[in-house]
Amino acid sequence: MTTLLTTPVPAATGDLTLRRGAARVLLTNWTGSSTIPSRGLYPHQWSWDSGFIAIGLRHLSVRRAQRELESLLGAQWADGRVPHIVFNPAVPLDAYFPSPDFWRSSLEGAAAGAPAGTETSGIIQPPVHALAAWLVHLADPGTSQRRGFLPRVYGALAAWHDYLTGPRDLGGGRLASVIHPWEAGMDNSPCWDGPLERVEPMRPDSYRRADLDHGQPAERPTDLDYGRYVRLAADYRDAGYTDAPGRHAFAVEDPCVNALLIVSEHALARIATEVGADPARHQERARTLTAALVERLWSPDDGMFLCRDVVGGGLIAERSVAGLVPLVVPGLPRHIVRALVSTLTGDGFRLGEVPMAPSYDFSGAAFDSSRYWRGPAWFNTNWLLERGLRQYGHGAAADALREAMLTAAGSSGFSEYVDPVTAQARGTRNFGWTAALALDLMAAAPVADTESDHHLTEDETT
Ligand code: 9WN
Repeated sequence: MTTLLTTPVPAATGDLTLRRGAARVLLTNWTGSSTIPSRGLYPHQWSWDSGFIAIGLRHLSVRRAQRELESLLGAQWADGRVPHIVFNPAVPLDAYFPSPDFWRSSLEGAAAGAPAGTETSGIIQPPVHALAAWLVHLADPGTSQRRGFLPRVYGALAAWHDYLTGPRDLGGGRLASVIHPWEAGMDNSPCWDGPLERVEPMRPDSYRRADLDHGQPAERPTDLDYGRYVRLAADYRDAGYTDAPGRHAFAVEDPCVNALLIVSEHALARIATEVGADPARHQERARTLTAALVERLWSPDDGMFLCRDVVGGGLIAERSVAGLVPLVVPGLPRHIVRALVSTLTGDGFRLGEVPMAPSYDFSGAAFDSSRYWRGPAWFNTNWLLERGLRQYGHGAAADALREAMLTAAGSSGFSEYVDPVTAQARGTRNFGWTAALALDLMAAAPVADTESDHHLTEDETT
């Protein structure tokens, strides 16, 4: 079996226009040390966005891709957490909510180890970073070695995983929990509807949503959901951002988060070997996490992984794409791989019949083809599925998905997400990870005539 970490992506049709368009998005969204997800809606640095963006950026400039990850890790807290947003102090406070004066990380998070000189959020996002660092290294091992890239990031990445597998093992089952829907990266997934019912929404007149200045209300979370997000974040802040079993109103073991942690542990083992550290503890942790993922989140009746509600107890009976993403995990039992592929291509997700997998089961009661994580197809989850399909020998399905993603990325103006049937643009446009992952999918394509069209010059990379 080949693995996600070693398999090169086979050549796709080179499309210079698409490549130029994707490069333009990444150049425009670059701030000098990192890449914002989008100019209007998301004007700061986001954690898992930076991971996916670095994976694409490595094809334009290895040095920028390294910088993307290093700037994010530069805002890491002393307890190991990598914050979900690193705020740019030059951006006005009302450009995004919750803003730095809501999180007050350097003050309220001081005891938990928040940095003093940088304002961040206090929550986290899925750990795609070690995988990203490894892929960035592989893009140009010579430059990576010369710049000491892996030795510089290894300690931070190991501490990040220690945080997730230590203080964030809130369920005691050796999986990481998320304590806020934003932490899972799939903010308004129907998986959270049940657990969120326990949360008293914040009064709508106590804050102002900035997202609706840029996004269509029908494509964004409802006010009721938002009120609950704000309540959870405020409570966490008021508790000094401390983690302890039993103290969170919302705690969920999410299969996508844990799958990315496992893949990133495998990557960390490779990185450890490169920097002369012992890879064994990462290999061991990847094994333990994989066993726990299967033991705690696999649902044979659904043919996919489900989320576990750590507060209310039990698996959450909602089928989101998060439960298929573990296809990226190497070494899954064969019957699980077979079931995952069959669920992905069956009535619920219809991959093959529709261009890209939806974020939520077509037949689920909460399905909505336009609203954010309740149905639309997203490029990062489909990129992960593409890798997973390829890893387990479904090359033709992976090729078809890759072509569909490239077509949708171009025709939608690199939109944040698309209608899962028509692939029409939804959400914001010129979205960072859509452009980056399109570049990655094209990476092994024969480069036509002008390398310089999509590679930065030495000057531009500094
Ligand atoms: C809250 C930046 C982020 C992504 C998330 C996506 C969305 C933020 C928001 O945008 O979340 O973190 O304001 O809606 O859900 O996955 O990282 O692109």
